[in-house]
Amino acid sequence: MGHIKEKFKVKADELNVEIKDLVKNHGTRKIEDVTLAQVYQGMRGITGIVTETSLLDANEGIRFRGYSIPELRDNLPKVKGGAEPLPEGLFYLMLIGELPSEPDVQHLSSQFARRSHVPNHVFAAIDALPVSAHPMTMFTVGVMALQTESSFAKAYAEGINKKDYWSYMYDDSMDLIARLPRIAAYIYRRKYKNNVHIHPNGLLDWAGNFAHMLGYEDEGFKELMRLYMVIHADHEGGNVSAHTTHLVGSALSDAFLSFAAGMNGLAGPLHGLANQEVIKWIMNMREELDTKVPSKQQIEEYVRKTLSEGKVVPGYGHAVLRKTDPRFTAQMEFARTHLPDDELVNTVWNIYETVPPILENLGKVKNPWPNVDAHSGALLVHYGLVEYEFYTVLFGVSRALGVLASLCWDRALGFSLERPKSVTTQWMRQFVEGK
Ligand code: CMX
Repeated sequence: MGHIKEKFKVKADELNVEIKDLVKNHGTRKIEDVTLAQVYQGMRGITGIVTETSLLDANEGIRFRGYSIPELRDNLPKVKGGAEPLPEGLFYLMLIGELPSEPDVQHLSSQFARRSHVPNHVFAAIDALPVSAHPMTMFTVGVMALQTESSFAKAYAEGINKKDYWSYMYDDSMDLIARLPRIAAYIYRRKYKNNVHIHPNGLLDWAGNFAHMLGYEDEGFKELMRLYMVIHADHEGGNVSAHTTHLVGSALSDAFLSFAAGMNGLAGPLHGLANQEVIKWIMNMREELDTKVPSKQQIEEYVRKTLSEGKVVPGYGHAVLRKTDPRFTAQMEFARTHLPDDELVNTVWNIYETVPPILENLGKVKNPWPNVDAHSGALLVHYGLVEYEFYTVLFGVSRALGVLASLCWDRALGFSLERPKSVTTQWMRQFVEGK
């Protein structure tokens, strides 16, 4: 057993004791009241899930085990000569709850390289789809095809003790994270690069190797991938992709089934697909205005037009956040260092100055500020990754780190089948009428 797996088990046993105590001695404590409106409006603000890996503050943004994104950029190990945190380190932090050492991160990098073999039938399943299929469809099909490799599903079919579920979930999660870059790169090269594929380089870190297999050798792009994989990994447990993975996993579906389900949620335009929508929207604006650098006044007019057509401004607003997303700010800082004069990036910054007051004046938008998706596309375009339909797959590869670390915790803590109560509107009517 690798030392990380052992360490995880020790941490989980400790937390299990604490949770047993909490439930035994405080199990009847009320956390909050739930209003009728909350039930109708996406359960917003209802505390109903425990997720150990990260916690979102409406004003400060996400913290992973207490560490903000700037703190992660300072404290997580980096490649030699690099400035961006390694996603392996974030995975360790989410899993173990402590910052990793350099050897911990190297161990994870080599574990991911060792577990990265993707069987041929996975590529055949992807090949069975037309090239015109959306990359996210290919991605979930690839993950589903990989489900044949689940060690949890095999062990469960043979009959295992509940106490051992976590061990198989850990191995499946490690295998899946290790293989996702290869699957994603295969989709990219099949769809956009004439089906010419690039062999993995087992000496590179997980994100660096992903960049390499996509076909991007620029060290700037590799650094971007490391940052990208860190900032998209987790956003506490209630967002659609995390919640879906957790929900499906609560039925004891294995990591592959659960993660594929979460990815179908990430593929929705109000969630992960927003990153492709942002760049599409900016490109349409450029085309319609026949300029590469629209002025702030032109942007303002285009935003008003978007709203008058009953559409949302993609990349702006959030269900929980109420200030500029620190994931947006981290990308802005990356751009200031690496590509301050890029025209598209400057347009993203001009949009940032233009959109919030307009959304604020609508009076109904709870958060007029940009989210992570408002910036990511412009950085990718700079390095030549212009195929914006692929962007959500990048988000998905990163999201695996958070939702699979969480799934390991779910199994190690023996969490129950999720099954909240639902009611009909007739029930609600009778409830308010006191019947
Ligand atoms: N542009 C225009 N209108 C917006 C808006 C935006 N960016 N954000 C919210 N609104 C509108 C809503 O559509 C809603 O209008 P109606 O009452 O007419 O239906 C109203 O403002 C209130 O919505 P809210 O409470 O502020 O926001 P929600 O929690 O319901 O939704 C979100 C959050 C992200 C779906 C929404 O802000 C949105 O659609 N944003 C654009 C899409 C986007 O960027 N999504 C990515 C989010 C990050 C991620 O998950 O990846």
